[in-house]
Amino acid sequence: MYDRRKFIKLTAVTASLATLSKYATAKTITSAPGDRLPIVISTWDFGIAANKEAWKTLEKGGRALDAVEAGVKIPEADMKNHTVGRAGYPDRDGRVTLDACIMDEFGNCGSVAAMENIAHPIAVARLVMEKTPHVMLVGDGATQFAVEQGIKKEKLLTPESEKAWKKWLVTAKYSPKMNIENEQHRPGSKYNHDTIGMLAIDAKGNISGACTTSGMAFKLHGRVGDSPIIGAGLFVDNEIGGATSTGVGEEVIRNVGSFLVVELMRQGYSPEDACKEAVHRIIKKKPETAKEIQVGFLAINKKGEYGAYAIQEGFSFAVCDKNKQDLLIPGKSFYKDDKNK
Ligand code: SD4
Repeated sequence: MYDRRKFIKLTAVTASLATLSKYATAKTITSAPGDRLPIVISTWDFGIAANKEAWKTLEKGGRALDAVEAGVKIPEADMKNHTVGRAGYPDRDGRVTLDACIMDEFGNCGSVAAMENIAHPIAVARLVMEKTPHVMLVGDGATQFAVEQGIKKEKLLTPESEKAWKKWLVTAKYSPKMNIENEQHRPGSKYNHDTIGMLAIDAKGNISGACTTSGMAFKLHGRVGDSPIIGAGLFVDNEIGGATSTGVGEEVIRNVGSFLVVELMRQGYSPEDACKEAVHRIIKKKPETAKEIQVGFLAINKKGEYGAYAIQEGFSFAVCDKNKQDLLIPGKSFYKDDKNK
């Protein structure tokens, strides 16, 4: 006998399977030709040194995940770098709190936020990913976990950072506007600054990413930006590509920026156009705020094509592949390059 209920159920299942397969087949990006791989890209001038370290793993046929972890450890360890890792500027209470996350080709991810006394937050983020059932550990819990894993606690506040903090305390003016680059911070200058976000594709075509920062200098104690938030500061989808961000994290979180960039690439946008659209969304929602701040996105797709876009002029990114290990590219920006602004 004709069973109407069964028929409806079957039709619904067939329809949803059809939808699923339509998306599953249409929304992947064919892998890069072997000659374009491996490749690693990262944010800002300090990305050059970080990429070179990542390259040592990639050129040997190593995994992108190992490459990005090794790469971002370079600025984390750099005592002259006051925006990433151990020499990062403290919060307004004089405490250095670090944020980082990492994501691999299987969609595994790990993150630490507002973590104190541990010099390499990216290593702890990876341990969270690999040794716990969780994605994110914060504050004291993150430090405690790191120590349990055999990592040494250290005092992070350097004399230089302490001096800068004490100078800041004189006026104690809290303003995220500082993220607009000035002459000192232009590409090629000796000033290394801001968050490092790194994306790599290994010789097998697998993508991983890492992002690490000390966050905004003199932030409220406990403030966490976009950098350790999967989907905001970093996102990787091994079928499509990866994206990362730098700048005022609050605006990136509000727009789930890196996830948005990857989803736009899934819809067919080039990496640069995807970054541009994500920047436009931020500007459209808060045009007045956007005039005063910097946000930049960097992305790579499965083909090994890459691009970036920022609100303000001055954002740069570094590219390293077998042809050139120290390429620094000025990213396009809304205020300099967008004719429709
Ligand atoms: C944050 N996006 O904490 C990060 C750090 C940064 O200049 O880029 N600061 O919001």
